[in-house]
Amino acid sequence: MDEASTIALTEPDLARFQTIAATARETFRDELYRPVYHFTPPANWMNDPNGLIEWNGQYHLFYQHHPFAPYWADMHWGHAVSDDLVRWQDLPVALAPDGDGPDRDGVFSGCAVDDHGTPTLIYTSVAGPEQTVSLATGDRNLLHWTKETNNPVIATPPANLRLLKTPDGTIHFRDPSVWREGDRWQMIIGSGVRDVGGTILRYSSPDLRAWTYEGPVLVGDAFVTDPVWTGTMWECPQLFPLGDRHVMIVSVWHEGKTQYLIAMVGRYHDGRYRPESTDLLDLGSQYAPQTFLDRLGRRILIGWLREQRPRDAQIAAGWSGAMTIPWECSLDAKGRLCLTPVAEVRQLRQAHRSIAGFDLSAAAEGEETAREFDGLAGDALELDVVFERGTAMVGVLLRRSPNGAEETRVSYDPERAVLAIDRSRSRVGGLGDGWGPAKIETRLDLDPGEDVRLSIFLDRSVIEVVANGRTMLTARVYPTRADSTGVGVFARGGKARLASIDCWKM
Ligand code: DQQ
Repeated sequence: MDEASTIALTEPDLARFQTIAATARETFRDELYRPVYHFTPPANWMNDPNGLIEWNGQYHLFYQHHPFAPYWADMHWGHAVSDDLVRWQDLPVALAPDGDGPDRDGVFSGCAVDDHGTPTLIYTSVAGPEQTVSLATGDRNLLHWTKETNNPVIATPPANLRLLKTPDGTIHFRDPSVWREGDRWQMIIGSGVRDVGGTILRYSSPDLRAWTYEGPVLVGDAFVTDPVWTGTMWECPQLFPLGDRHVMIVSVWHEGKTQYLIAMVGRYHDGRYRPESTDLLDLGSQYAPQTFLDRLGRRILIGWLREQRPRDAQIAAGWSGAMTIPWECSLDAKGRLCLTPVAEVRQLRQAHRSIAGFDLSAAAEGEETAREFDGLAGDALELDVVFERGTAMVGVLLRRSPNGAEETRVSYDPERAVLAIDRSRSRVGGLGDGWGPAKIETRLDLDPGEDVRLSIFLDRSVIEVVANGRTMLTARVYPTRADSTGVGVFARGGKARLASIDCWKM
């Protein structure tokens, strides 16, 4: 490839692009399921966040994008920029496949680094069955990207590892994540070892161009199911220091299916990672999150919220995919990974209502008590809900229609120590094929005396929940009725007390 792979963008081009993007956004604005404060593509398809970076005080979000259709194909890197992590401005596509290049069949996921003042994207280039690593450098505005003449910079996966292959011969080898350590660059790449498990490979380089394979950082065991099955291949690995530990996040892939997120907390030393805990990070709609460090020293995570409606419905809608809000990562005193909305999310808060506590205990064993709140209705809300520790299953009703025919439940069951999102009545007529599981359940172990604290972000079809600052569950819901906007609480079969609700329109 030569200079032809540089996109020369003039000011009028940029203005024209932004008008087109704004018009596309306008088209979808009133759609029942289009989030209003979660990032979505202007139109068409979006999946993984890529190249998250703060550059000259602005946040850049690149993302896997099919700019011409609302389904996964022909991967490009879409691009948006923000001053505050919550209001994004569309920028032109940053990377596109080059017909004669090593990325001719797709520019898959990767990262961005600051190479001594030069913004540099390191991405998965795909050509036929080959997944390789390529590089592009940007101008100071991150608008013009020039692919390296010598791409790919890693042309083959390491030999003699029995890496997992698809039937068509593709060796899984993708999603480079790069950081600087001392005077060298470090890269990890997602893969899998046949008949063994998900694998993270490590390379190092003095200049981002010449890479030396350094060995596996971690190899999983696909035959172990406790505490959680980690699958046969790992996509989009993230490894970063947090407190006195290192966190590893992987997206579990198995036989062509994207599964769920795993987070490990452990030690990273001499190129080897030793997990001390391995847990589900999100079993819901989220996949392929990426993290980055900003100038305030915050480790910020943004993930892709997959649609949970059939492909036909996505195509009819004309757009697909949303991003989570940005979450700040930390470790608690017990060394557990915690997630807090970045402070900037509060800027989105509008009208506030708070409701004081009351008893919610069921009148009789096995019965349910529910209370709806007129003043809280909405489909774009932030809710902070606290239930005192009791014996009943407790929860929040969202997107509830006036007659209750439609509703989505976020609940905690103390008996089974389970946090759940129940979508079985999210849609009149129920969920059919392609809508994902009706009930999404994950384990939430409370500490002695700990209340149930639910931080919920509802945005039309998006629900993000973090319980007790550490257990995450996301889902997409598609109620059919425009008046499915009711909010309430419920308790079933025992003693329960709502301590408080704070709710903001967003
Ligand atoms: N999505 C990208 C891959 C990555 C996967 C392709 C994860 O690079 O492994 O769109 O969702």
